[in-house]
Amino acid sequence: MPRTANANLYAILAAGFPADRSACAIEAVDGEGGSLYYTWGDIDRASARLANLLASLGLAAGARVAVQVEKSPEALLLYLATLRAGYVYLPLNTAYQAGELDYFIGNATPGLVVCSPAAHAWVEPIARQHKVRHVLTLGEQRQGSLLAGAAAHSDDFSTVRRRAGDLAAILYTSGTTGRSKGAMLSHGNLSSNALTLHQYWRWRRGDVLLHALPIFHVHGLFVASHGALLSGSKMIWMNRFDPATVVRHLPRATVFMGVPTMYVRLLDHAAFDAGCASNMRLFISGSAPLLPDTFKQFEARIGQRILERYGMSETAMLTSNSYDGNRVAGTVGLPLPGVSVRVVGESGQPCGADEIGGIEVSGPNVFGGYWKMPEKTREEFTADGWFRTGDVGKWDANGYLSIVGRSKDLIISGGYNVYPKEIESYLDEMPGVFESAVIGVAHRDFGEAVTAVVVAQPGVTLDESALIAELKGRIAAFKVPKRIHVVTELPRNQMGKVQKNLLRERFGA
Ligand code: MLC
Ligand code: AMP
Repeated sequence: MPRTANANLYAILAAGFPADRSACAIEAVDGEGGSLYYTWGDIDRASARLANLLASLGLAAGARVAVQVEKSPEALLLYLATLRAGYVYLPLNTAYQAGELDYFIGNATPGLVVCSPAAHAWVEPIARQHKVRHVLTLGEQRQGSLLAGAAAHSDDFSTVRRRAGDLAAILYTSGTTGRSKGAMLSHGNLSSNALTLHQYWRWRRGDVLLHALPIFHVHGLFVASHGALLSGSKMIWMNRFDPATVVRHLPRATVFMGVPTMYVRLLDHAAFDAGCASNMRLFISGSAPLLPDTFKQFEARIGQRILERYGMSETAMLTSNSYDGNRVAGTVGLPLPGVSVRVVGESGQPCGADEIGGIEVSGPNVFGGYWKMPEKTREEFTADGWFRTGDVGKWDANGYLSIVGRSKDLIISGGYNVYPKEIESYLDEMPGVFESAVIGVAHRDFGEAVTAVVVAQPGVTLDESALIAELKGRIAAFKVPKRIHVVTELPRNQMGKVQKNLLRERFGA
């Protein structure tokens, strides 16, 4: 991999682009009139036009560019342009509604917000209220003011020089207490992880990545896209995951990345078989636990072992099962080269094999802290500078890590994190609700399903579907409980703490 003097992540990724700029970089397969093709030259020129547009807006140094748009190749180009222009990319899940967006924009105070044309009517007033100077739009079919504005600009742009420690992106992760925290990731954090994974997973020229993940999180935006860009590999680009479309395009692909729900759905699809995967060299799973059952069923059907890895917004990837060696079901593998991982007991002592403790990490991939939250940042780092992941795990005798639980009260549903505390606060505010507890229960498709248990105020009869409908109007759909059970009281221990384990036992079925 050629090295560049400029630590800007875009410069590092672009060093991996093939010399033949007329080769295909992205084939977008969701378009109405068949596939759309983008060459490496197109990536370079279109991201340059967008970077020139960003530079022309007079944004302050270090300005955040907040983006809530449907997945499209142009959305990826906007990300690359933000890096090139030296600004800070802030992706937002398209499921977020007004209340959620109001918080992110108020907290991050971006210089530019890009939203879908359909959302402009409600996003623009929120942006205006927070004194955002520019709001542009980008639609899935290349419509909107962003590309219209960029069209007038030159397709030549000299990527702004950045140092490794300069901020490249802010990813909001929901908070166990209080509101979401913005994890600040530098150009160096992201490039070190991308270069490590490039080698570890043996990315090579000629690879074809089938990209079916959303691009507002670490998994789809960084791990998947960076891998393909850095190795000059083509991406077959799906704007949304759909098993039949994956099966149709898989014969031309060599690498696929998904959350466990995607593998469960692929295995439910009868046409998914070893024949369509015969060109594939690597299936990767992450973001949530892959059940050993899914791993085994996959191996029996496809004849390949899924490679499970472990990461998070604050740290990018930490561990991976081996590429050449063993891939062990139920484990997340070995620490990646250059990343230090330790499991520590309650008194801070390092755990030996099979001893359960908190997982901590240090390395060039670990973020610099939470945006405008120095207190929270301090709380999450140990005195000797290791980041506490909030995951609980253990080593096996071969040094493979398993995640056995979480010290943070977190539900992972289909690869999306949901913090019970946040949902409880919405439920508790609703008329007629006295109190609530939110738990995750095992779910075949989503791994865990968000489930609520509520107590009504005296004399009130609560209606499950009315509560669900009310929540759907206020928060992202993936956070809305799939079921809400009404009980007369919540079980509590002697300290008065709700015993969620008892609720999980009672409502788990
Ligand atoms: C969609 N729904 C979900 C959901 N996704 N509900 C719970 N959990 C989810 N993950 C809701 C929809 O809003 C809809 O609600 C209903 O479920 C049916 O939707 P669907 O059509 O079946 O869902 P679909 O659009 O197919 O989405 C499923 C999915 C998606 C698995 C493709 O959730 C997804 O792309 N997940 C990937 C998330 C991801 O990239 N995570 C990486 C985080 S990074 P209704 O009520 O409207 O019917 C990270 C770090 C790391 O964790 O290590 O990678
Ligand atoms: P996020 O904050 O969205 O980046 O989610 C990070 C969290 O996802 C981690 O702290 C883990 O709890 C979880 N996670 C990621 N990969 C895996 C995995 N392979 N197995 C189990 N949990 C995982």
